[in-house]
Amino acid sequence: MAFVDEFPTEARVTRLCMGVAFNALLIGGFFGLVQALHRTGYFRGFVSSTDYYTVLTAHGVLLALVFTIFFLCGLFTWAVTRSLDRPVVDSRLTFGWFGLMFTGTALAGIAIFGGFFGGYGLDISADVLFTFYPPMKAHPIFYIGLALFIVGTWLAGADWFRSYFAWRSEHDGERIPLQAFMVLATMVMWYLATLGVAIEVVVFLIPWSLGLIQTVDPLLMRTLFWYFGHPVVYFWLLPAYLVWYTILPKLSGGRLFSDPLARVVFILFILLSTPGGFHHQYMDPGIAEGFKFIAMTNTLFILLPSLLTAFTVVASMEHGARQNGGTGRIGWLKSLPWDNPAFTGIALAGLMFAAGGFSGMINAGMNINYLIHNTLWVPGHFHLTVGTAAALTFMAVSYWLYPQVSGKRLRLYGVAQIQPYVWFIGMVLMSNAMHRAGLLGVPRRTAEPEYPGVEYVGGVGGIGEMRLQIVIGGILLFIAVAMFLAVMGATWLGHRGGRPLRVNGSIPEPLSSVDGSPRVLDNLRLWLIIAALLVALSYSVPLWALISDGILAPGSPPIPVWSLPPIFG
Ligand code: HAS
Ligand code: CU
Repeated sequence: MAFVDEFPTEARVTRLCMGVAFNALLIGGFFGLVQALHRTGYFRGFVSSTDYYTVLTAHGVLLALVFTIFFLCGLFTWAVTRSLDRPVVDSRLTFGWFGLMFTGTALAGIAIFGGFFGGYGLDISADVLFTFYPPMKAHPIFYIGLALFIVGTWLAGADWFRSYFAWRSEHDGERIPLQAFMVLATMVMWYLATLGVAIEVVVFLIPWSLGLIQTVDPLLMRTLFWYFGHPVVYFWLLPAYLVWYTILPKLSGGRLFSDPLARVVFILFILLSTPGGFHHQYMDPGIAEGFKFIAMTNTLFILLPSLLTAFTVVASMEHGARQNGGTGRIGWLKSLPWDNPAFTGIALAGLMFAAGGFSGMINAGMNINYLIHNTLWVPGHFHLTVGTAAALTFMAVSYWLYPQVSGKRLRLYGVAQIQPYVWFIGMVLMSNAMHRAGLLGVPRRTAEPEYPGVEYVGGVGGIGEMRLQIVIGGILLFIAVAMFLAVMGATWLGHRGGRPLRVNGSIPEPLSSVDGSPRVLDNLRLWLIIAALLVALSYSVPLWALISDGILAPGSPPIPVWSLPPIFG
């Protein structure tokens, strides 16, 4: 029986989450095009350079937070339901967390878009970018919206844990099905990681923005943010890994190489994700070098689970290709289904993540980070990671998942087959040029990165060639977003029934099954305790140093960012 018929409520929640995610992708993706044209100087007619920061905040929040997290909540609802083969325990909780996340998103969105109307006396803005570093101040509803959104994700995790406990009571002694294990392990990591941003926003920034407390310590706020800000990247990545481990092997025509190895990888992310956050603060004064060195060591450890993933997933793809006649050391690549848009998008996303991972390794080196920090190199890195490893995986798996949760056959299939290639080419152009421009010293997060007397010298074709690549890449990426949304929109408007879906949701058993692997792998409580100890080791002493300094230090009052002149007239 099709998923949509067997689990209609869960299918509806998955569709709702995808719907919010794709609308965020449309708006955020358009702003990405505006940014590429504006900051390269090719066209600055969409917005003024002061409005650029409203655009950039919207681009970051809508794509890095709303698109990714709503999508993963839809994917996780499907994965838990499918793998446990049971509906949610109480759909009121399910629609409750969706409603809370949506309300939080709407509040934060009003604050952000209010920035376009600052000149009309509407003093609501949030031009603080997606990291909302104080002392820049946003309107209180921005922070309140963020808090509601995070609580919504906590309740979503509770919903999935309730399904698991209900399943456990009927399947005593059985191993947790792999997809459910991946969801629960990701949520364990998320609960630990969000403590930082929850304290920053609820204890400090909401009262600070309401005038209930006068100052906050910017360094302490940044530290609480990056306590969360590094592991959030794995909250985006692990849903993609769930797809790469459990769906990509099937689409390749094969089976997952090893279930136990997949569980080891997710456990390593529980343990190692949060302790590395200081690697975003190598340049911050006030944090002793020793703590930064520990963060660097932790960061290099966290390469391991991804390198294991590269091995396992590629081995699974090769197994699939060889089942279909693939031969040779790499000739088997030709036997993969490159005409299947779900496979192609997911495989190209993984390939691109290899490059993103290696630029992450460069970022992680304390000394070399001095060269790339706050330059365009960093956006080059994260457009390969969250911008492709996660985003392209989410788009591509939708070609396979949406027909199952809607019962509708994918429309515009020819457009879907080309879309991943357009994205891939656009991102190769834009990201490589961003990395290289960053090495010339081009800064990130600026509307007009030209400065009197400053000449960016170097590179094959000079800064002009890089600017051109960024613009062409940005245009291709927007075209790829438009193609994806056209396919999703046409399918959504289409009717059920008629020809078969082209997809089926069955997932073959792994080559190496969980049976016989140590039962301790499934002991999530143990892994959470060890992770909490590692976090305490990494953060207690530096935080104490900051807090004791922080209480004594004057701190900063809120600095309202510009209330912008109207863009319309
Ligand atoms: Fe990062 C900054 C280091 C991973 C996202 N990162 C950022 C920012 C974002 C971000 C958004 O150490 C900017 C935040 C801001 O606004 O300031 N990052 C790393 C490291 C990793 C890493 C070491 N980042 C990610 C992921 C992200 C992400 C994942 C989002 C999803 N990053 C940093 C550092 C900074 C940073 C510093 C601060 C820079 C600064 O100064 O501001 C590692 O986790 C990477 C490990 C990955 C690998 C690759 C393994 C290869 C695989 C591919 C397999 C192939 C397949 C398919 C499946 C070692 C798994 C093959 C296909 C065939 C056809 C065969
Ligand atoms: Cu990080």
